[in-house]
Amino acid sequence: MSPTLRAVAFAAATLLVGTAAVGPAGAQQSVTATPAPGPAPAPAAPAAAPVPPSSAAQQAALDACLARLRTDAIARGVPREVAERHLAGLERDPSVLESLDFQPEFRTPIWDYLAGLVDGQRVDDGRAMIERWREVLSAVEAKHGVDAATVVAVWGVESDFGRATGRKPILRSLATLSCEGRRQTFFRNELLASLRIIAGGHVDPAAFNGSWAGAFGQTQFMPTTFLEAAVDFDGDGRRDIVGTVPDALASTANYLRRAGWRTGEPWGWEVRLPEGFDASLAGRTKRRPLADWAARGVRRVDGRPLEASQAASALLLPAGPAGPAFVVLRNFDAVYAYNAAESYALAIVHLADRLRGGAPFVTPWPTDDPGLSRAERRELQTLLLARGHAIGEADGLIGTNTRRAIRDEQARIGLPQDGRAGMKLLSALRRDPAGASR
Ligand SMILES: [Ca+2]
Repeated sequence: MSPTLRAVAFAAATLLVGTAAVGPAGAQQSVTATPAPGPAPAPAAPAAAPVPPSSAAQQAALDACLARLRTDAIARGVPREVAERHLAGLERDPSVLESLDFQPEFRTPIWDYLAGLVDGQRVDDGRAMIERWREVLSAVEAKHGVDAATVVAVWGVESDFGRATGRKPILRSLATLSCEGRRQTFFRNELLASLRIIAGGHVDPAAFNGSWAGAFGQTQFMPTTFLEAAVDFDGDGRRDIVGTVPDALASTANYLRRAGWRTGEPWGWEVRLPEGFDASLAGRTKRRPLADWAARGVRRVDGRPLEASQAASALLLPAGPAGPAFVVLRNFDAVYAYNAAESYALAIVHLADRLRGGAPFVTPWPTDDPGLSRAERRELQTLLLARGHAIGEADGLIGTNTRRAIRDEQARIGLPQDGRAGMKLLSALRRDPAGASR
C-alpha cells in the first residue's frame, strides 16, 4: 500500500524509527499505527482471528450511508451511472475496521524489517526486472528523470514487482471505512477518488482490489494519489497501474519527481562517525550543509570524504549511535514522501544500491540476533511445522500463529519469549530439526 495510510502502516508496524505519516501527494495524516496486510513487508500482520459478521442493522446503516454518499458523489461530478452502480449493494467489511484500529503488539526492529525487504531474492528479482524492462525504464528515466534502480526498488517493495497488490475490493473497503470508524472524512475522499478512477475507465472495476485501506495496483497508490500522480505511459488512454507495467513504472517515477527528486543526485551514503560524535545532531529534519558533517569528521564508509558542498543534508542513526549511520540528501526525502517512514525510505534506497551492484551496509546492526530473509522465514516456518505447530503454510509471513509457535519454541530453548523470528531461533531449530531434544 502506498500513500498515506499505508505509510502509516509501515511506520507503525515497523519501526523504531520515524513515525510521522505524510502520504504521497501531500496528504497530511496524523495517523497512528495500522499495519497493512499489504504487499510488501507488513511485518506484524493483524490477528487472523475471525471477525464477527455484520448484523442486519449494521448493514442497513451502511446502505443508508452509501445512499447519502451517492448523492454527494453525483453532486461533486461523478457520473450518476457510475455512482449508482458502484455505490450500491456493497457488503460491509468489518475486517477493515479491525485493521484500522489494530495496534501491533510487536514492534519490528529495523534490522528485521530490512532483512525481509532487501534480501537476496528481491535483489535477484529486481535485477531480472531491470533487464526485462530495460527499454521502458530508459524511456521512463528520460521522461521523468528517475533512474531504473530506484523505480524498480519501489516496485519491488510496494508490490513484489506486481505479484502482491492486495486482494480486498477497494470499493467495499472504502465504503465501510467511509461510514464507520475514526477516519471517515479521509476515506470518503478516497472513495470519491476511486469512483473517478472507475469513471475514467482506468481500472477494470472487477480487478479494483488492494490493501484494506485502499492502496492498489503495482505502485500501491491511494486513489487520490492515483489522480494526482498516475500516468499513461503506453499511450492507450488509460492510466493502468494495475495491469500495465509501463504505466506503473512511469507513475512511480512521476510521483518521485513531483516529490522533489533530483535527477542524477545520490540519495546519500552510509557514513562513519568520529569518536565522541554528538548523536543528538541526528534526525531527518535537522538539516545542515553537507560540508558541516565533513567538518565534524563524518566520512563515507568507503573512506572517501563527503563533498564540501552547501547541499542540505541530514544524519540518520536508525538504530542509535551503535548501528549504521547515514547522511541523506534531498532524494531520500523524495522517497520518504512515498511512504512516510525512514525505515521504508532506507529500504528503497538501499535496495536500489544493491540493484546497481552495491554491497550490504558495512556497519552491522547492534544486535547479536540478526533478522531473517524471506527464504529464512519460510525455513523457520517449515521447521515449526515439522514440530507440529499448526501455523498453516510456510509463506514467509510472520503472523499471529507463527509468533505463538515461536514463543513456544523460545520457551523450550530458553530464549526470551518475544515471538520474534530471528537468527538465534532459526539456528537452534536447524541444529535440532525434528525437535528430538524435547
Ligand atoms: Ca496506459
